[in-house]
Amino acid sequence: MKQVCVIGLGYVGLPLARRSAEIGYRVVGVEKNKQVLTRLREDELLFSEVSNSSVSADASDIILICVPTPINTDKTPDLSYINGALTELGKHLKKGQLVCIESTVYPGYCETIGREILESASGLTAGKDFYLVHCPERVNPGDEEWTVANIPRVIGGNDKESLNKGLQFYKTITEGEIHTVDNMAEAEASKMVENAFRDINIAFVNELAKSFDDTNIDIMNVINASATKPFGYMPFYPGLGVGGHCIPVDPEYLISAAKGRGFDHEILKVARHINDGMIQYIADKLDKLCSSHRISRPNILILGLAYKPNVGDMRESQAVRLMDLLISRGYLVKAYDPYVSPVGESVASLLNDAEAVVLATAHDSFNDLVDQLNNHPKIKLIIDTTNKLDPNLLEFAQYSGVGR
Ligand code: SAJ
Repeated sequence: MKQVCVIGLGYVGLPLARRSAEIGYRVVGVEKNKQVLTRLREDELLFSEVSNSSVSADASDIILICVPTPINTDKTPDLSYINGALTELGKHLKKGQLVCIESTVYPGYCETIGREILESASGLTAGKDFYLVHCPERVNPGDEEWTVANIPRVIGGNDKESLNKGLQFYKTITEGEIHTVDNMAEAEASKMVENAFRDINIAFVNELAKSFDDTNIDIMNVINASATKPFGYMPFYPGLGVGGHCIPVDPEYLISAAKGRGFDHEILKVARHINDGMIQYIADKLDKLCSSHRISRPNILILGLAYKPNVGDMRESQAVRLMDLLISRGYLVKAYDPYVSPVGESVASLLNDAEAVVLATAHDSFNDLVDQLNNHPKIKLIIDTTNKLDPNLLEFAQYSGVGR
């Protein structure tokens, strides 16, 4: 039985570990986070061994690198996790092993920094002594239709032999298509393109929403009308901006890598600027509405802090940025998120003190918000950044959406 070592047991590594065990590999895991490690150690069915050291990779045939690749506060790539993981792995690398880098990196990382770290730390040569591929992670947390067992994958190899070894492994993991490209840089680029595509299209509808504001055009009606076109169109929706660990991050990797080659990705930068500027647009809207209602610096309740509905993930959350911005403008702000807030807090208890509400995340548990607002006549304003509420059902609060 072959052994798989998964380094990084988060939202990418853990499903891969489970899938590998499910299809019969012996699985060992490496995780630095102590809480995660303790929790996983209890799952003996899954891991033959789980530790915080890459020594576990010693007897493995296949090693999957699934560590975070975030950005620094100055938006430059933070490669500390992946460089650290590869350096530690390199010390234990053995001849014949296959290394699959799944972490999202900019085009060119694997065939330069990544390969150099592994070769210098191990004294081995990629393509000759060990095999190296890039197969960018594709996991959609919470998606039950597309899972690690059926999602199509893209793979690029350091060399032909590496690519073949990689194909042999991934064919056992997913029933989906495995699309090969000519090299690891093309595989890295494809992942970046997938996510930058979303950021640009979200920026487009966010800009439209601002353009249509204060007109008789409801952006949602326009998008839904355009979406009747069965080809050549894909709907995106305006909101509070783009959060999460992928979509706002990947374009920054592309921008930074291209800058090193002397190329300026204008459209990626403009899209980032528009999406990051949505919290300013919402705060300005609140200022304007409060002054028209003669409410000076009311008590604001922000509902939702997670970056997208029905998850508790706050990475790059725009609701958190909005909260900080409103506080800096002198508002008295409270926030509630069913996935994040302490147990015992509730929307009902917090609505009693609010004079204006911002719906920031379309959690299903907020589906009765209109009824709750109608039970609190003191609340004069509702800013719905999700565009999910029906304004016609509101009895007291004035409604304002994003582009409607
Ligand atoms: N967002 C909008 N308008 C939209 C879609 C999203 O404002 O029309 C915002 C969301 O509110 C959120 C952010 O963008 O703050 C990201 O949303 P997302 O739906 O892209 O969700 P993510 O970040 O979980 O993206 C993941 C990505 N998966 C991987 O990187 C492996 C992405 O590639 C997927 O396309 C996406 O899920 C998906 O399709 O659900």
